[in-house]
Amino acid sequence: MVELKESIENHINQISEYTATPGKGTTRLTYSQEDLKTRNYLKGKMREYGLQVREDGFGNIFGKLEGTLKDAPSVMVGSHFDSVPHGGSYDGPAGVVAALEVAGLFAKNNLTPRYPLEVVALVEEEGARFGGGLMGSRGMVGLLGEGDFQNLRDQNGVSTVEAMTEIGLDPSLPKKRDPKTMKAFLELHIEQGPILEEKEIPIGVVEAIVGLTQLEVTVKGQAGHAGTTPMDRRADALVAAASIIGRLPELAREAGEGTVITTGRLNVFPNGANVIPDQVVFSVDIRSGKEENVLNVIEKTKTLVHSYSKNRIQTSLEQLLYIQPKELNRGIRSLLKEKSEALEIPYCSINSGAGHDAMVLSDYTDVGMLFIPSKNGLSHCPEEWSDSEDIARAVGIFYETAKSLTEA
Ligand code: HGY
Ligand code: MN
Ligand code: MN
Ligand code: MN
Repeated sequence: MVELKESIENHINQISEYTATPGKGTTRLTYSQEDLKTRNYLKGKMREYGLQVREDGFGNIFGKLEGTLKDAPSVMVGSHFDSVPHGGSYDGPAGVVAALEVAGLFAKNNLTPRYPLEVVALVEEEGARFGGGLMGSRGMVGLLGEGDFQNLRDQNGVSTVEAMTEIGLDPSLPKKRDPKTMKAFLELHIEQGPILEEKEIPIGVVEAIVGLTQLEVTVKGQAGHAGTTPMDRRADALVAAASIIGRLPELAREAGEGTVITTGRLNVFPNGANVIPDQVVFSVDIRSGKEENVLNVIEKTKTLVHSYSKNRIQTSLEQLLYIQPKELNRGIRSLLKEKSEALEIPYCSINSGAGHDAMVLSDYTDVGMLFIPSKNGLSHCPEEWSDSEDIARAVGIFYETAKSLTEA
């Protein structure tokens, strides 16, 4: 176990070097130089562990250990390797590194499975560069059409295709993957909350994942001189946007049952200290374990936003992403619990307030997910930390689970 823990730590430490903001957390945007360095590292390790490596037309990376059955569906293990701006070292990479080490155990034990095993490293789960999120997994199952993919642009107007080409990726490679090629998908992820740490339990078996939506609101006003424009002749987009944002939390509180709402990104145009803002674009992220709460708060948000379209202010709203709450596969959940018990690893059931690639793939294959504790429940920040010992525990459970799934 020590050797495994050390290997995990080495992977995590090396990957955390690939950040655009050293010393200020992990910033690894999709198709950036940091993406490329991580990609090359992961592909190198996949080859070292005896896997056949390929990338798809989104830049998702697959490392395959062929099975004895020809053209059989794969048991996939993995997560994403992009990050939020100034995030942590474990959100995403913990799952990719765990998948690598599961393949490492197959290699170490000279195991050739019946069904193939695939290590999967997915792109743009966070949506930090192109918006929305879960892009690699949605694309893989055909939920993101070619046109929509090509129309995605980052905040500098760079398209996905241009950004891919810049780091040597080929957007013309096959994109959609036939669900018949997937037997199961296992994802290890950090909990990103306080529950496991408070309970002092190293493993959470994820039962369900909240439903979520990402909206983008645009508020248009009229630019003007901050000094010469009387207050009663202004159409100040930022004042209107700030008023809307200030009223959003109440919509989630009214819905109750753990419903949450967040504005995490806001851009002001032209963003000059002495210019009355003429346009503001901001995000609204809404989540709940109950779909009717998400739908209800979306409708109330739309009504609130539209009510500000008056007195030379115009508002509009676009839905970038919507995913229903997902219950994960019962059979795999039981298998994960059975393997944890066999390994005498304490576990509990847990639900996820964070979105994950697993929630996308769960409509196309059998999906299982494990959480490990997050120190102080922190994530999406430089303080994010999890114990490689816990990652090693999850590797052990996934190894036993993958052995069963690749034989059955
Ligand atoms: O936003 C989320 O829940 C995930 O970290 N992408
Ligand atoms: Mn994540
Ligand atoms: Mn995240
Ligand atoms: Mn996720």
